[in-house]
Amino acid sequence: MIFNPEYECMNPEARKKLQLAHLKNLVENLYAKVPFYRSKMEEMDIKPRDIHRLEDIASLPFTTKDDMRLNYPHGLLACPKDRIVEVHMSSGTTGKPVVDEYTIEDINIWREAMARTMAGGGCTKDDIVQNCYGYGLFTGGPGAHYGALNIGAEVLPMSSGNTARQLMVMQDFGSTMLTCTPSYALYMAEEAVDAGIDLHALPISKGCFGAEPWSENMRKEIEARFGMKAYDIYGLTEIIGPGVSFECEAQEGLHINEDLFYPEIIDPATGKPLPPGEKGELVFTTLTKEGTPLLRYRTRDITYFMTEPCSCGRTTIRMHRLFGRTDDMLIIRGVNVFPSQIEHALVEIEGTEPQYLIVVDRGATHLDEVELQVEVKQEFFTDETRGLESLRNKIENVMKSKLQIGVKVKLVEPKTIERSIGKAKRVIDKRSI
Ligand code: DLL
Repeated sequence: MIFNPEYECMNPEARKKLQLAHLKNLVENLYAKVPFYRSKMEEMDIKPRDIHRLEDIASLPFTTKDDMRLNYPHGLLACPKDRIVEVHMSSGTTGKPVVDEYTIEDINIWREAMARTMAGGGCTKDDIVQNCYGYGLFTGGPGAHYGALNIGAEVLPMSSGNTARQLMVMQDFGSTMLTCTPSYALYMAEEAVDAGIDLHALPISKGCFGAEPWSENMRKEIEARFGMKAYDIYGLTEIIGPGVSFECEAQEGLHINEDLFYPEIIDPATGKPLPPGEKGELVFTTLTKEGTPLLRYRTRDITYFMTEPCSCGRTTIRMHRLFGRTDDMLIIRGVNVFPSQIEHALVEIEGTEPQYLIVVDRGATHLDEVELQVEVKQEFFTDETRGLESLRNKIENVMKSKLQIGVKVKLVEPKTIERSIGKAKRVIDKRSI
């Protein structure tokens, strides 16, 4: 089902006109209301009246995750604070999260974007959506919730975790659609086998999965285990949350809601725009947002545009499913983690060397597990084991509070972690996804 044919199947020329009108408005608005953007544009000697064509966007400044962090918490607000009705966040590079502040109009945009997204995955008003994305500051839970409500489906707002209860509800309430991270879907499937539940005998028949990298193999696995169709959905907190792009039944790339979020692909080294088919960094401009609209936000996600017409009838441009990122951000159980965050935390813990190795694996459970190997200062190693034990606990607690994920700490002797003469290798990612 196409949720909004008027916009999703729009004549591309008409869509360009709409995008240009929105872009002009946005640039004027940011210039007038957000000092950060005004000074960036002044530095580059650009005025809102210089924007005549869509291509002129290439002359406007980029926004980065660092810019967001430096302007934490309200520096990028483009409307009076009392118009904000909801806030979401995700983790940033050194502790400060990136923030999205929504007006009620922004929530309506999100409802629209997520209704299109879930309809792309086959959701109708007759569906019972078991929503196991996390609720809270994370955008996954609320985003899927809003989308399902907008379609008129029934939502089970489960949030993530408590798998035995998830499976009980899935059986007793006859959930027909699942929304969660792909790794959690696989974990649930495995728990179902252990609990003797035959997922194929249940009404669950489709799901929208995203928030972390996954592959065609994982898709096949989820589809086979549940007996369902599994769709890829993409988004990021900075732009709105989930709802930026989504797969339709053709499953040939993700349709971008480009009347709402203007996409570009750039060469990450030069910042120059790249043509369709060429892989580069994905950049988004929020065309209609009011609370924290962003100009040319560098996502660090790598993909390319697909412009061939899609058999579903939507005319929106598509992006290939992601190939990876240009930075070292890891996504662990849906939480964004930078190795530098771990380093910053370690420096403050007495007894440790700033030598560490992060080993990420997806064990038999299909859930991400992290082992953090940390070198201990020589004098601590000669200490009694009780001292080492309490150091290990301390590091685990600090990591839990700073990173919001549990890591297993393994203390190792000084000079055992391999040194490098070039870029230090801090991460071993064994997950085969
Ligand atoms: O993960 C929003 C979301 C929630 C998307 C639910 C889909 C479903 P953040 O926590 O800000 O927001 O993380 C955004 O996650 O820049 C990508 O690197 C990665 N990511 C999101 N969706 C996908 C996907 C949400 N389908 C970051 N495939 C993004 C691969 C994804 N990576």
